[in-house]
Amino acid sequence: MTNHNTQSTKMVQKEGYLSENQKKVKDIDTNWLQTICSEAGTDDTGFVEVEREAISNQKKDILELFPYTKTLISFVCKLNRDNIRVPARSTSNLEYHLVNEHTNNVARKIVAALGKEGIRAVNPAIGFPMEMSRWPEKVWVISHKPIAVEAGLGKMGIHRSVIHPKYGSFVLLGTILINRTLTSYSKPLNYNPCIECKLCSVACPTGAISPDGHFSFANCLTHTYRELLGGFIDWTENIVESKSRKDYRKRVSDAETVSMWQSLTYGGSYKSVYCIAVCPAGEEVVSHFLEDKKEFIEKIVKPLQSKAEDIYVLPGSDSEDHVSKHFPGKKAKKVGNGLRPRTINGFLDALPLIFQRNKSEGVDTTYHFTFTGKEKMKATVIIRNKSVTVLSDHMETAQIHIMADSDTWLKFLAKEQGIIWALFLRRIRVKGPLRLLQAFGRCFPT
Ligand code: B12
Ligand code: SF4
Repeated sequence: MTNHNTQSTKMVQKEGYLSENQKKVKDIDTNWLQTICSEAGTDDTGFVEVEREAISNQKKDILELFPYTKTLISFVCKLNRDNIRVPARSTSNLEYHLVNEHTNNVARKIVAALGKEGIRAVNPAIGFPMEMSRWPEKVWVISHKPIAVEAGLGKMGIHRSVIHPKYGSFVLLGTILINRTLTSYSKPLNYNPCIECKLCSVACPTGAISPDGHFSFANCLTHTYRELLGGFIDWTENIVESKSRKDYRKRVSDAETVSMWQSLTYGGSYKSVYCIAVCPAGEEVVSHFLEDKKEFIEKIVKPLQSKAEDIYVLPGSDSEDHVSKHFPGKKAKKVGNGLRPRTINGFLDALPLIFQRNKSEGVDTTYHFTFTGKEKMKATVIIRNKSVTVLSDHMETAQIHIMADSDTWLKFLAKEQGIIWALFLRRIRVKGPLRLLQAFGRCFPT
């Protein structure tokens, strides 16, 4: 895809002087754009129309960011594999940070090059920084993964990251929004490079990746993002609540304090990216695994599995059980993850993300919620077959009905209000067996 077309370069250069209306009718030559991107440093690139059905759930966010968007340029930048695979977090994190920065710089270069040709473009961050004022809801602006999939740059594997057909999981993704249409667009791959070896599932110390493809967002976040996002909230609150230096040291070890300092000064430390490290998918990667699976497991997977380390878990989560059952060399450290909803809508949206499916074993219950006060709303939560469904309004016949003042409920979730007191004041009322409310608490620990 390096077919530089000088004729079309000239064409686009001239177009820089055309009015917006005149430009609208001209499509940019896709090969020319491809060359601009690879010269800026992309390792693979694809192009998606903003109108593409598969990304329609992002259209509003895309147009809010850049209302002139007509086309999305999706691209990947390669990570150096062995740097990611080693057990030393410092080495792996260094690679992530440098490629993160590189990917943002490549995007910037493309935007600048297009600007010179009179083409308007915007590059949202590939990861951080994000829109933290929206926390704990969707803090990022554009979801790169579905766009990369549409651009034919890979498919999501069991671990939920995009696997590039050649470079495998060892890529970071970027997206650029431009105000022009192209002569041709990319199509998604017609196969998934994931070989379903399930190594990501066995290597993940939190148990966030189930072999059947279920992904526990909250359990991944609590550990891997301990020093980013909500883990920082929990750390700060530990300082605030500590009665003395001795009390703080009981809560947070010296090693954790210096690690947090390092994250703040040198960039956040991802505590585990073992799902990517062990993934053998991708043409350039897979032969190593296929030639000698035993050696691959001994040298790449086992050192990560047997590494002695703390795994951050929510008390009562599936992760807590997973560590003690599968990783005797690791220690589960109970922490908070700072995920507390600010609205009732946020609470309902977050339920599938914080659901602990193993804790729901044997639960077959329909919950009705009626919220009163500031946010009046009815909702149904069905826990059945180790999965959760959230519906608006009251559906099905419920075995338990929870009526709550919306403010009190949010304060209860944030641990600012005790449930006994709220029940006594009748700000929260329950019609049905209390054990079902307890089961709800087990499925959604906070
Ligand atoms: C949110 C996020 C996370 C979350 C959720 C992961 C996920 N599966 O979506 C957490 C914090 C757990 C996370 C972890 C990691 N991430 Co991340 N992350 C993102 C981010 C910002 C958005 C992902 C997204 O679009 N999700 C939407 C859809 C497509 O994903 P989904 O699985 O269907 O749905 C999840 C989200 O909607 C999420 N969610 C819903 N509401 C909320 C609210 C909040 C506050 C948060 C945080 C999440 C969240 O939960 C859902 C269930 O998992 C992107 C950057 C970006 N701007 O796109 C990077 C990105 C996906 N991450 C990336 C990476 C590399 C990682 C890590 C390896 C850590 C690291 N070193 O960066 C791990 C891998 C975990 C895993 N196996 O998925 C890369 C993946 C590259 C690739 N080849 O695909 C991306 C694309 C960054 C980049 N530009 O390259 N990540
Ligand atoms: S480790 Fe195996 S199962 Fe997991 S994403 Fe990679 S190829 Fe798929």
